[in-house]
Amino acid sequence: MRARDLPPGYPAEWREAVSHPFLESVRDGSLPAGAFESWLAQDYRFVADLLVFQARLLARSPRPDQAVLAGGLVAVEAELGWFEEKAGERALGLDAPFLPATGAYRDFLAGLENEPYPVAITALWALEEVYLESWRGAAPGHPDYREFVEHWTTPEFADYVAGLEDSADAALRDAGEEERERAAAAFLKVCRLERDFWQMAWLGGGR
Ligand code: MP5
Repeated sequence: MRARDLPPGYPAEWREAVSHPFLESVRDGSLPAGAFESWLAQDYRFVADLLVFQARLLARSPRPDQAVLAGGLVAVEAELGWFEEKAGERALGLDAPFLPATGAYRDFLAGLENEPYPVAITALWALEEVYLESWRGAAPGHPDYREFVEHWTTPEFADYVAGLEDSADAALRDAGEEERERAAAAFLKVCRLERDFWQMAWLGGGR
C-alpha cells in the first residue's frame, strides 16, 4: 500500500474532504463573513494542536524523516504567527471556544500518539494532502481570500506534502498488515474530520 493509493481507494470520502461549498465560495467570494471568521479561529486552534502532535511525532521519527518533520514543525509554528497577523489585520478574534469538530480533531490527534508510527505519519500526510487539494480547488480565490489560497498552494507547500508522502510510503512499506489497516482507517477518519471541519465553519456563517 502506498499513500497515494488511499484517496482513490475511498473516492466518496476523499471528495467530501476536499470539496465543500465553503471552498467554492472562497473561490467566488460569496462566503459569509461569519463562516470565514469561524474557520479562522477554529483552524488556529487546530494548528496549535497540530504543533503538539508534530513535535511528539518528530521525537519518535526515524532518522530519514527528521528533516521533513523538523521543517514542518518550524513551519507550523510560523503559521500560528501568520494566523495571528491575519486575524489582527481583519480585527477578528482568535479566542473562540473549541467547537465540536475542532474538539474531535484534537482527540484524534492525541489518540495518534498511541498508534504505531506508520499510522501517525500516514494521518499527517493525509491532513496536509487534504489542505493542498482543497485550496487548489478554490484557486485562484476571490481577492478577499486569495492569500489564504496561496498559502496552501505554494510549490514549497506541495514539496513538503510530497516529502511527507515519501515518509509515509517508507513506513508503510515496512509495516505489517495490521498497521496498514490501521493507517487506512486513520486516512478515512481524517477525511471525515476534514469534511466536518468545513461544515462547522460553513454553519458558523449562519447557513
Ligand atoms: C490543515 C489545517 C493543514 N490547517 N486545518 C485542517 C482542519 N486540516 C489541515 O495543516 P497546516 O499546518 O495548516 O498545513
